[in-house]
Amino acid sequence: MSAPDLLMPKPMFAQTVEALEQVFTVHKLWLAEDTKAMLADLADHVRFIAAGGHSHVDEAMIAGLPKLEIIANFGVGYDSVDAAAAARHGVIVTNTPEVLNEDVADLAMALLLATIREVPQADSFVRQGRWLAQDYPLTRATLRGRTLGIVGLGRIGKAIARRAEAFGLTIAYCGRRRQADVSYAYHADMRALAEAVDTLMIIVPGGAETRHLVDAEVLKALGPEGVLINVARGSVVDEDALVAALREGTILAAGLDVFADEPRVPPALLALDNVVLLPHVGSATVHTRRAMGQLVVDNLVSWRDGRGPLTPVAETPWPRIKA
Ligand code: NAP
Ligand code: 8YV
Repeated sequence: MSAPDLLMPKPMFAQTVEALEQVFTVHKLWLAEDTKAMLADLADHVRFIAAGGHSHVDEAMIAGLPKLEIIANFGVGYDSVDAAAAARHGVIVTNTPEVLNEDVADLAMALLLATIREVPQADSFVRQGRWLAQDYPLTRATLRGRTLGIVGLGRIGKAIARRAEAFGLTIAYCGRRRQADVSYAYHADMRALAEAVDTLMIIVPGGAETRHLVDAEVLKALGPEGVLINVARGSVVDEDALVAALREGTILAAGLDVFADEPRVPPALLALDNVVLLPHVGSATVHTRRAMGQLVVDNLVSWRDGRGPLTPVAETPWPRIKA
């Protein structure tokens, strides 16, 4: 019997592709001369999709593949997969929770420290030979005495909180509900959290519900010593409002790992020296990408073998709950 057909819309981590090719016949959509023709050819038999972090799996694609059963997303955030549409079409979506918590939390702290202590700026100073003429100026900001507001105290948010506690930061958070297992100050409202803290760490899911959660009002509430770190999704922050706030001194500085239109970064942000910019590298270690890839493979193989998905997302629970 031939290996079952799997659609891969965009390139993925090479080791994951190799592992999938051991088990499935992998159809690489981005290599097709005519993507519509490839999708039409596969319509009658493709049951599996492996979606890299940059794949957009929308309702049109799901509806065009009537035999589709499961979409395994490479990443814990699955805002690029229309999970509500998948649910309507009876298709399971899985993601890669937990295995990336520690590396993403490390990167979040690295970005916070780099932003507060101007690490990239100081590195450039040395490379440009400017140290020969003068010492690097003292930084206006310090981590000492700061209160960190975590927006989204979930799996990664809690891993960040553990690190922040070790750095001596006071912690507060907001989310849709208060959490019973933590004693940090809770704010139901994003604006109230921004007023109560001087440092914001954004680590909520992307998508329509959190779009522009951080807007001009929130940045104003954060204040002139305020530091914003975003390791969630670019869509969560109003980038135009952020550029204005950084230019006008409404907040002090920002550290961004994610952007609204990746990999394009607005030129206005590139021109500012009070922002540290990273190319979406929160989980980007070989160790963690291997673990994420393995979970993608394990979900698909478990489904193929009739054992159900390992890590289904909330919109497509398993076993299916009857309405
Ligand atoms: P998680 O465990 O589901 O945690 C998400 C948290 O966000 C929860 O505490 C949830 O609390 C809160 N939340 C959800 N919707 C909200 C809303 N509308 N308003 C306010 N808070 C809301 O997810 P995770 O595993 O920690 O991952 C979080 C996100 O990080 C991912 O979805 C992804 O977008 C991003 N991420 C980025 C990178 C990177 O490379 N930069 C890597 C991994 C993940 P309530 O339910 O109480 O609201
Ligand atoms: C990855 C991520 O960059 O897991 C997520 O939600 O944002 C990151 O781990 C991405 O999913 C894979 O390219």
